[in-house]
Amino acid sequence: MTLLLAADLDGGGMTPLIVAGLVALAVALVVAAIVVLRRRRSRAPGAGDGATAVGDAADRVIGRLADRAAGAADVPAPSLRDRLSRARTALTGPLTSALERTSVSEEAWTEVTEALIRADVGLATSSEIVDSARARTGAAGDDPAAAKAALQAELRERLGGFDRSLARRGDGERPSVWLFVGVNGTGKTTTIGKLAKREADAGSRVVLAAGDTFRAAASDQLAMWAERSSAHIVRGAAGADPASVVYDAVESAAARGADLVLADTAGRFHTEQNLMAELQKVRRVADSGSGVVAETLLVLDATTGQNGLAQAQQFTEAVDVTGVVLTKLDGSAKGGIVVAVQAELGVPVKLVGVGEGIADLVPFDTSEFVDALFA
Ligand SMILES: Nc1nc2c(ncn2[C@@H]2O[C@H](COP(=O)(O)OP(=O)(O)O)[C@@H](O)[C@H]2O)c(=O)[nH]1
Ligand SMILES: [Mg+2]
Repeated sequence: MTLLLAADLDGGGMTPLIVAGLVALAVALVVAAIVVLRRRRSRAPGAGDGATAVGDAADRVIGRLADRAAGAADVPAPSLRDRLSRARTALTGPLTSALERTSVSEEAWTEVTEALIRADVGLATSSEIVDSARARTGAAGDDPAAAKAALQAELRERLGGFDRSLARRGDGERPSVWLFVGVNGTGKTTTIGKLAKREADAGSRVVLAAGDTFRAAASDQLAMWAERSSAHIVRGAAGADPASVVYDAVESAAARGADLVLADTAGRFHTEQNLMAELQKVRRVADSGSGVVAETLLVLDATTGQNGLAQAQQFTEAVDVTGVVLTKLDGSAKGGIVVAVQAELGVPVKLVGVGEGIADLVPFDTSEFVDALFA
């Protein structure tokens, strides 16, 4: 600025000097305005939804970067309630508005049924839930508080009563194998990565089996997760027989004294019979050597809603699924799919994926879930 002014003076005349002064004044004013605005924003109690959303998004990005950098050593698992915010809104709003009348009419119950159906609970199950809830309210049928309590009790009962623990063989001699199956892109590999970290942190010696030999990139993706959880990984050549890769991984685990093998498989459609037969072979072989299949986990993308259920049925029949991992419940999924999975498959949701980060996997908890739906 000084140089500029000097040059201007040399050139003679006052006009450039005035222009430069005005520019300096404008800059000073802009700086002052920014400072004032910032102060105001930081003082305002609710900085406004836009600002909060931007802040949250920034927090998430920073969280994810930190998570990646640090291998998420101390990232606490998020609570189911916190991470279900979007899955919840599909149900919570309509349910609350139907049940917040002075008296719960026939029409209000119809609205409850519709809200359940829209939230992916499924037609038959939604009607059953509402019928049972109404029967529960008995004489107090039109009291909103009683109706809400009956609905919550009904959901708790339907979701409850399942063993959601992940099984181990228990004799400590043969490694337990957890086999992951499902269609492409549902989150199998990511879930294995998250679980490897969780189980390793809890003291298990974990081996990953890169049983998705269909794409070369698949075992690279798993290798990245292995690094993050310090798990050993056994890979085969591209196109290798997945059953033999899983077999080798189990033998390697037994030789190293590892207690858990997490076996990845290539995604496949439930309608592809030869690929479903291949999966049955993987399961058989994983059980035939030094290990035992203790869990066969179907990984379902919650955002596929009712479509996911048809796949699930076929997988359940083909490979005797013992539990469901419902992923992407942090996205546009509707929470009702949890109820549908259990009602229609008779298989418990054991884990819920609520993000792409290493800590974004939470055990499913019925009470927490039902409370969250009505919060
Ligand atoms: N938002 C979200 N994304 C997920 C979740 N689980 C997996 N993903 C993403 O889904 C995509 C497919 O995951 P991947 O593990 O490769 O699926 P796979 O084909 O079944 O092995 C990846 O971009 C993952 O980051 C989850 O719980 N939430
Ligand atoms: Mg995969």
